[in-house]
Amino acid sequence: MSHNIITELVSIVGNSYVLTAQEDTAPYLTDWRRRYTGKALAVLLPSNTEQVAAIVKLCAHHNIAIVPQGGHTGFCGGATPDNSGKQVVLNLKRMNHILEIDASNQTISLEAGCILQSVQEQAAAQGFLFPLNLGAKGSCMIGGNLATNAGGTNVLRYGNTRDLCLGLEVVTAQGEIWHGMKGLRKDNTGYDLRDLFVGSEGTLGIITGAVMKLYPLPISQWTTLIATQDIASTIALLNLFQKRATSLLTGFEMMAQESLALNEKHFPQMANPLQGRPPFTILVELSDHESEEHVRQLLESILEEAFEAGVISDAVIASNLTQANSFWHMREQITLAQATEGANLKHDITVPLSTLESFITETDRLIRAQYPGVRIINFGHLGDGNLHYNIAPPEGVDPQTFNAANEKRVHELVYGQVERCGGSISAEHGVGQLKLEGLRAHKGAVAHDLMKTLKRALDPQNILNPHKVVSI
Ligand code: FAD
Ligand code: 2HG
Ligand code: ZN
Repeated sequence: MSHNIITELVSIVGNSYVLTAQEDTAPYLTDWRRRYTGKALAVLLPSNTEQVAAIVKLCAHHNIAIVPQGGHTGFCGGATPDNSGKQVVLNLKRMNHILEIDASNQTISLEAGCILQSVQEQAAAQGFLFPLNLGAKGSCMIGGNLATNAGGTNVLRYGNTRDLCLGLEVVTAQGEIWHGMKGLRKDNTGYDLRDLFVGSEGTLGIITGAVMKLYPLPISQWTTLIATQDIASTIALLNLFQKRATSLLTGFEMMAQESLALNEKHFPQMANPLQGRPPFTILVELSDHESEEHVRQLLESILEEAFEAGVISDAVIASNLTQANSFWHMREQITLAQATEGANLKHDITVPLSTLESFITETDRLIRAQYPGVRIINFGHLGDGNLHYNIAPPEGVDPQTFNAANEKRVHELVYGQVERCGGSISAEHGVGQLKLEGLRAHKGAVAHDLMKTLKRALDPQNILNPHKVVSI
């Protein structure tokens, strides 16, 4: 049977774009963290929406599950097939065309396989900012960003991927095409189908195209690194920036000392310009459409006020673009430093800012008491209440051994504190297969059952990314 299917798939996408040899499929079968490796009947590389629709119809006919895939940079194993060898991976990288930049409507229409960084660059070439920004921008694709509702470093000013999306084109589980590529800021015609597909991680439909918001490019941007001594001062600093800089505040990222220590270990050339390794290093960015001078003066006056209030102990303002980029690089390299150190236990959590201090203080205390010597790699988008609260084993302890023995209990401890503080166990990375088990308890029975009802209604055959997000 599989021979016939391969022949039929070839007739849809062409011989070169149905990969079956092990050396060809291997790059599509292991996730970025190297945590999951699957097998696939074939990896398919369609070039247009009609081909995607034809593939889905064929797979539905033969009851073959499809795993949609973009840049394969996700952290939750959502784009990796299972081990059965019966699923197909449908990678959208050949659908990488910008369809239109509508300057008057301030929108960009594009295919789902466009790489994020190239979208940013092409928007900038026309004088626009496409504000979605994450460390994986050179590999992740807009379809993957939409499917995971990615966050990143500009959320506190421009929102997450969902907030940037106006319209979608989606291939349904039946192989029909929903033409929803409208660039409307208002559309109250019943249920919001677009928001149903955003964040659904390939379980409800395959996103093939999108209309996204653009913004004018800021003309001035100031980036600064700031030292704080404790989390209470860090939150006070955030509140001060929110009050005084309002919408000019475009980035507020936190790096606790142990996360920068990993950078220092693996990338010693990347020195923190702040004195004496402070407990918290904060990266703040202000952007504006007025003169450079106006923003610089505002930034200096906020820093002055923060010094006088005893909220900060040191600050360095980037003197040029190269230095500003090096500050951002330091922040973005933490993930790579962790990967170089070895597998760690990731927690992409969010809590209201009002409970953030309590979350960190209490979770740190419990972790250090129960797992002496572990390193708490705490960093993230503090302006959004989103921490990457990752746990690395004590120096010299094998990560695989530590994780195998402690993973379940460490997750329970951290997620217990997240629940206590009214937070979420996934802020921006999604659920995939990694958090499938924990989701029911976290969402509550009613919400979880509603999710399953939606999944059954849209994909009754359960062929779109089964056993990711929810199992039915
Ligand atoms: P993939 O990993 O290929 O897929 C992710 C999920 O979406 C899977 O479930 C897949 O089935 C589904 N999917 C993919 N394409 C489609 C489609 N067209 N239609 C339907 N479903 C689809 N994430 C953040 O949110 N913020 C960050 O700051 C951030 N920083 C990162 C830094 C690094 C160094 C790395 C490696 C990752 C980072 N990520 C971050 C995680 C990751 O980049 C995002 O989740 C990203 O949105 C995934 O995009 P992708 O194209 O790689 O999707
Ligand atoms: C980031 O903000 C990413 O850099 C990665 O979301 C987080 O490594 C992580 O856990
Ligand atoms: Zn992040």
